[in-house]
Amino acid sequence: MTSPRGLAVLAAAVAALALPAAAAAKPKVTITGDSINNYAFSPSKVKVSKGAKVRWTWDSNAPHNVTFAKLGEHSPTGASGSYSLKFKDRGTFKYHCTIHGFRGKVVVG
Ligand SMILES: [Cu+2]
Repeated sequence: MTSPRGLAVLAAAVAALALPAAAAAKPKVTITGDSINNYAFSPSKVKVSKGAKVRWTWDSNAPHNVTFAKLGEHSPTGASGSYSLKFKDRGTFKYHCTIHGFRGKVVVG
């Protein structure tokens, strides 16, 4: 009963719905810089939907970590590493590297 034209409209609608979800599904943060003066999380602020997982990766010349002090969550400390955290609640979650003090935040909407 479904016409080819109906299928095309349906496919376009599904594609339109899928794109924003795919873009926001796996936000990635890296650590940039080469000295205590310019180490940084990049991007320093990410916005995600409730339930999303954020992934940090880094390969640096000094040890770093990703520490959510208030959540009691943190990555291992190392010159290279990766870390993922899933955000189940809405809110603004600040984190930092305990070695160097640079900061970032995850906003869960
Ligand atoms: Cu650091």
